[in-house]
Amino acid sequence: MLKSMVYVAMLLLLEDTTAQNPIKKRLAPPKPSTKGQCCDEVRSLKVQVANLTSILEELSRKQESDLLNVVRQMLELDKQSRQQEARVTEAESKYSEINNRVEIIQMQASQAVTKTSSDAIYDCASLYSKNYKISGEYRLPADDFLGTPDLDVYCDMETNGGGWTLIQRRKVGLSSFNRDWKQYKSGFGTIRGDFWLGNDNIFRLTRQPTTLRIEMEDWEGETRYAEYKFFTIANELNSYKLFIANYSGTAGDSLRYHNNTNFSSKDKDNDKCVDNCADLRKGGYWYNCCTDSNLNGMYYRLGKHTKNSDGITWYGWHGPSYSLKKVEMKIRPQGFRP
Ligand SMILES: *[C@@H]1O[C@H](CO)[C@@H](O)[C@H](O)[C@H]1NC(C)=O
Ligand SMILES: *[C@@H]1O[C@H](CO)[C@@H](O)[C@H](O)[C@H]1NC(C)=O
Ligand SMILES: *[C@@H]1O[C@H](CO)[C@@H](O)[C@H](O)[C@H]1NC(C)=O
Ligand SMILES: *[C@@H]1O[C@H](CO)[C@@H](O)[C@H](O)[C@H]1NC(C)=O
Ligand SMILES: [Ca+2]
Repeated sequence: MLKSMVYVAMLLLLEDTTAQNPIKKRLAPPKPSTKGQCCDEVRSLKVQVANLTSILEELSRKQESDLLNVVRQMLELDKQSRQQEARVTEAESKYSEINNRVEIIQMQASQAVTKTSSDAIYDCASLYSKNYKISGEYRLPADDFLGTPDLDVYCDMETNGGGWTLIQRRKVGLSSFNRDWKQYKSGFGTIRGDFWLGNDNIFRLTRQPTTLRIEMEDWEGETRYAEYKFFTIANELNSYKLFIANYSGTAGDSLRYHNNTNFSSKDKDNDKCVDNCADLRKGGYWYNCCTDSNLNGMYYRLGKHTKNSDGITWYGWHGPSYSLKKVEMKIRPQGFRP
């Protein structure tokens, strides 16, 4: 780029000098003269030649310095343009950073707006259809009609088309899931870590035909899932009884055994057993007698995860005494289309 510019500049310079070339004028054929003037003419020619030589030298010196000047200017321009470019790059990165921030602000603003809007947001699927396609924590607005307060949820906007509202997660293992009826009713834990969304909330979110997806990871890093095309639970009066149908997946159908059973916690034995399953399995769940899965069981870490029957189990994959490393239970409306 620079080279060609210099070349062009040189051409221009040369053209310029030839256009008003003083040499040409001086090289005009000498006027015809008489024979006697021979030696005078030779002398004058010699002088002219000497003059011309010095003029040429001077000229070439001038050209050289002009060229140097031009090159220096080119270099300067090039430097400036490079600085300009750097400034543009910097501005661009600042712009995209600001843009990102604006997007987040817009998202927050819209979440605030929807609180008073009649255009209701029920779950992560309605957020998704309003173009919120980033997985993360969201606040669902209060529902005046049902008299329910706003609800913080975690949305999975990626898995199999997104639109999933998480109702449970196990991955950190620090908070206990061996809790009482009241806590399972309203929910507990942290939405970015381990939590139970709450039976009342799950009841409310499954008023429309809902799909349940359970994703699991073992200590070898392998993942499996179980999906129930239909999932709902009853209200508290009916002990949050579980209803599931139409399994598909890779982990095995280990919730079927819990189908049509009431929810139990350590202080409320609603299971179908003489034993107290919640006590034995250390969680709140739809215990039968007792388990084919125990997703709210004790969290056991690597090394201890194969020793107990009260761990986070899914018999259809790893049997009754292998406690999983990670579980997520998530729901979305059956009719959801990404
Ligand atoms: C050529 O040289 C002569 C004698 O030195 C001088 O008078 C004259 O001005 C010179 N011409 C030019 C064009 O330099
Ligand atoms: C479930 O709970 C309801 C009341 O909440 C009760 O009437 C029903 O018998 C229970 N079902 C089972 C299988 O325990
Ligand atoms: C659960 O029980 C209902 C009957 O109450 C049945 O229709 C449904 O298929 C069962 N679900 C599974 C996964 O077996
Ligand atoms: C399960 O799937 C079958 C076949 O698609 C369908 O007829 C049935 O209604 C589904 N059951 C539920 C409870 O959604
Ligand atoms: Ca019992």
